[in-house]
Amino acid sequence: MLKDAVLQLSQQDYAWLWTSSEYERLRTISYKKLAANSPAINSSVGNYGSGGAFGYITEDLDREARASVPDVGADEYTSGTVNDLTAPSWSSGSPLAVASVTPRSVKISWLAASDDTGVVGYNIYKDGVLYDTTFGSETSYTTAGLSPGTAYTFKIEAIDQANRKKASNTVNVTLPALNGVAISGVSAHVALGGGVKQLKVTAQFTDGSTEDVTAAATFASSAPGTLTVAATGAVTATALGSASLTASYGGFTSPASVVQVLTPTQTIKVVDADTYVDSVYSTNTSTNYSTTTTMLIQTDGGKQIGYIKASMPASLPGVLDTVQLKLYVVTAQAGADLLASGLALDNWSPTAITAANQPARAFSDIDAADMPVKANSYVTVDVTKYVQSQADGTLSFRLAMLSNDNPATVATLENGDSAKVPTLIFTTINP
Ligand SMILES: [Ca+2]
Ligand SMILES: [Ca+2]
Ligand SMILES: [Ca+2]
Repeated sequence: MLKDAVLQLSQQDYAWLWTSSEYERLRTISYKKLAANSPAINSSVGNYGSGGAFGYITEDLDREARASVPDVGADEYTSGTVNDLTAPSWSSGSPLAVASVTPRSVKISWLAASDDTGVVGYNIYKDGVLYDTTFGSETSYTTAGLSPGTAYTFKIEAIDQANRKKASNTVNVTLPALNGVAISGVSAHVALGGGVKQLKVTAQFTDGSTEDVTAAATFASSAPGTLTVAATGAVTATALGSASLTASYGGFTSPASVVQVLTPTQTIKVVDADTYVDSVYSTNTSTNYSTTTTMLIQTDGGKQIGYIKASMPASLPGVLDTVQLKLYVVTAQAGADLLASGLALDNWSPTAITAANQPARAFSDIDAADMPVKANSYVTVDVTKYVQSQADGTLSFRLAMLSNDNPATVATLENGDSAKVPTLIFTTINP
């Protein structure tokens, strides 16, 4: 019983108790309401008033502020007398029922039990084994992490202050079973040399529910020399031809997805504008840097950030497979690690943007990828997902530094070498 467990705790254990998840449950136990002169409330009469090494405890069981270690030792409980004479009882012969079921969880609910001094809580039994205990007046409990297609039995016990118990009825439940898997995420036609595609595996259950099980699936390609599938489900086209892709999970294998690898066409577009902003020095926060020959990217948390804007090409020769942003890194300190993001909003002007007026970072921004960068070299980022989300035809990118204080500079449109200007590479195919 928890009351006894509390009484048996050592001084050191209180520190753990007060900071553990058990704290909230302990607070709800009716009999632990402390007397006004409790040593757990008034540190001047407490056994551990000095606090010692446990000075970080900031409140007692009654949620009153404390600067020292609370004492809820035996002296707190021996003065009061509780005459608990009878065990809890149920008003119904079947108080316990199954409230809801998913392939991996069961929610049970029950009618509250009665008791002469009050029900302290309920023990939850799964398959005859004590699984958990709830305290207070809760009348439902959800068990997660169960196995699809498996039968379970549940029972509860009402507990009173004297640790008397009364069991409920037992309920049996069988969870919905897995009955198939399907794959998605890779088109029937992909470009040779295009970006890596990600397979998604969806489990289907007998109750009609589905679940993304990509991380737990295994993958196969009928022609790995044409389409390679990594253990993560990442698909890379390595030769012209076709292959059948499948995924397996829980004893089921998906229907095959036949994917043909086609010859790509590349359309290269120089971006329309680029600049950066600088909030490292307050004197620079209102300065626009759109005509400098490099973008300075530095400091994690976004102090010097690059911005790029480009419109989509008016037309592309085929179906879009991949879009890459290609940059030339002029200088980079060791450890420099760029993060490119696609911005949801385009309402910023390359010739007016400054640290003071730059767009706020939005949850809808799409992080393309972070990439280690080296001086005097090109870096490309797959921005396909972002570009495909931009039906408005305008692309806005932000370049930030992931690693702190490892600056890098990236060539801009004004750098004087047409081979180094920021470009977008659109890879298309003609199925
Ligand atoms: Ca009782
Ligand atoms: Ca510029
Ligand atoms: Ca846009």
